Amino acid sequence: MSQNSVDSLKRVFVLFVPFVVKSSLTPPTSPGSRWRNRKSATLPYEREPIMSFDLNSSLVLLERTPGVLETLLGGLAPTWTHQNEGADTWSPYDVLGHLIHGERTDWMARMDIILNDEGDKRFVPFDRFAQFRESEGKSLGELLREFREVRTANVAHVRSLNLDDRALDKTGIHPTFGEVTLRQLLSTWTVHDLDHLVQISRVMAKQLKTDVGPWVAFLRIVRD
Ligand code: NI
Repeated sequence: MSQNSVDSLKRVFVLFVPFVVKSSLTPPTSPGSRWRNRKSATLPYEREPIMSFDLNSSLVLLERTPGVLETLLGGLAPTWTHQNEGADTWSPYDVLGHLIHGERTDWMARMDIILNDEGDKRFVPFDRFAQFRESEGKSLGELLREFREVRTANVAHVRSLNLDDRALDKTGIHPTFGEVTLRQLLSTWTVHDLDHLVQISRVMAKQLKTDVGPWVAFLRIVRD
């Protein structure tokens, strides 16, 4: 290597490395996220939660889910969409029906109960099997359209309420957990989507569980 190349390498190192180190110490900013005081620069691999609940950040995610499901499932053969993981488990089609039922009967109804200071604060228990009745005879495409409609309306409704911290601290009574806050309910609404997206991916992945052969050792998704 000539002295010139060595010099230019040194220059790159001197100019660039401090920048890289500085960027790795600076958390990425996204609207609405609140960063806690940090003790170390371990952001990319950190395992503890780094964001506290922010309504708009949740709504931004919640309104994407219909599009995610349309892209993932729309037009796919039933071999992907109607297979489950075995007896008493759900297919992606069943999960979609469950998400629709939640939009229609659960999240908004429970929010109304929490926000209504006069009425009974007890939630109505959620029917986890309603989708088997309600989805009957409907195509996957119909369910995807229905989910988009009802989710879009619900997100718009929540936005229109301009919920402040006082409202988010209000409580209702869950049939199993007892007192829960609106903040917990709306966080759960968000995480519930992610939970079922993982489930849908897992059910689909398992369809090829034996076909991956020895690579099953690297594919935790089909072993869990
Ligand atoms: Ni669920």
